[in-house]
Amino acid sequence: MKRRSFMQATIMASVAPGFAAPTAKKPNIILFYVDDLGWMDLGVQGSKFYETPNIDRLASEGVRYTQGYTPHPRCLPARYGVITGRFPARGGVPGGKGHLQPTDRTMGHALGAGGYKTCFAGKWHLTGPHGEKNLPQNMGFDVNIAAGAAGAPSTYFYPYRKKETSKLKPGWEIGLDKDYIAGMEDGKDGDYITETMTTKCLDFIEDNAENPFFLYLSHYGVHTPFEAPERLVKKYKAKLKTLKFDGPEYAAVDQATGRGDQLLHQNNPVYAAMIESVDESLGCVFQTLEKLGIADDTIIAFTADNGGLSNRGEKNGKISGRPLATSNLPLKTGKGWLYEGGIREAFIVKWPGVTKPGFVNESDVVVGSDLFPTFLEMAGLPKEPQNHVDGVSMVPSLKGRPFARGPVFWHSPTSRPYSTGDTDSSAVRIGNYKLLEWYNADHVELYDLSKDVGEQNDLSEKMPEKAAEMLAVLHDWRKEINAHTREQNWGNK
Ligand SMILES: [Ca+2]
Repeated sequence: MKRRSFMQATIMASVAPGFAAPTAKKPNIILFYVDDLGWMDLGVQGSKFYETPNIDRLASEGVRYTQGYTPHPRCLPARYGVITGRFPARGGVPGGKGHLQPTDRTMGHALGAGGYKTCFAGKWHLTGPHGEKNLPQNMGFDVNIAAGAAGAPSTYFYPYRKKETSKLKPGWEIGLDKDYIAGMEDGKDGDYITETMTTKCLDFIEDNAENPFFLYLSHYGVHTPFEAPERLVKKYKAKLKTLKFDGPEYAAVDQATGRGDQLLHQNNPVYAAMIESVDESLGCVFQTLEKLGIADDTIIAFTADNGGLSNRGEKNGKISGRPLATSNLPLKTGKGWLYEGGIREAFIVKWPGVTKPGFVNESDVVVGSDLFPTFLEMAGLPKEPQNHVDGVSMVPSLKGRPFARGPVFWHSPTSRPYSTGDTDSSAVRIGNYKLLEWYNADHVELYDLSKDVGEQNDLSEKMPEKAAEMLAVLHDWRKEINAHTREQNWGNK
């Protein structure tokens, strides 16, 4: 409780004996969400190259899950899955309907209806064909900071675009062109969007220090293009010279599951600088909460939308020359893939007074889609199982109680063999086992993740009954949700 509300409560109790004490203030909630951040891209996860003191601090003050997942290995479906509390394939994302629908209910709607002042900041990417109807301000958020159609700024530096405004499509002023970041016009040359967006978020926090607020702080970083403040790039160029790497820099992927190759080293200094700039943003959030005296009233959840960009595809037998960001080793592959490198994410929750500081939860499986019902329960609001159909509240787990969320399903029917190298596939995790099916290639793999996090030892032939049982569960689920599939038709894109 903040000092002022404590004083008010004390005064009320003294002047009106018997008057019911005001109910406890709802906790503020911040979802700190990073784009394309790999599982091993944090100091606390074991990176020797990247430095993330503030995210490491969050882990030391909260619970860090080692078995946290995104609901999809790519940007838009993952975001759809988090904000609606569903596994994205249930809504035909990607492939079927492909987008958030204006009739969908988001965590912003639900928390707003429960008395929260709500703000969405940064990468939204969910407008789709519905345009303005699907902007955050029309999908449950009171305040929109820099959010719209863009999947990434065309440049991270002011004015955050490369095109002239005359070349943008109608509605660009409100964020309906993917090459224009709306609401960030008050900048100057050299401004970096990770920093300027954070400043606006701090203003939102200050303006709402007396309200319960929900801030979905969704960084554009650390997605391409690789651009970062020079002071940080310089630091990591120097640090890179001090590191030694063993083994080859790249390895070819198995042709039964995909195309192209995978980066095996964390050796991109600009990407490292982008990570530290995101980390600095969290440091600014900490400082502001402390300055306002609301750090102990504020829950912070941290995760990312898909694995690090470590793979590049192949076209006509030639591997793409695109620069890669990172390595997710010991996890296999990265962004776009259903191996752990594409879907396993750093997942940290600090709930002051509830979570045990510094606890590392190695047993519970949690997914981004679980955050919607989790936030409702944390806020003391009724759950909405008709909306967040697949999400399960993590609250028992956060309180250190038994938690078993049931199977987790992933479905990727619009793969990108020429850009990230993945091919159409689905997967299910039940307990420690994970089964992957490349349904256009009639290929199945089975792993025991408790012994083989790197998915090196395929058990599908050694354990045919287990594989058949899990494949049946996966097929039943695809049928139940009428999952979008397509014939193998990758065209020439
Ligand atoms: Ca992403």
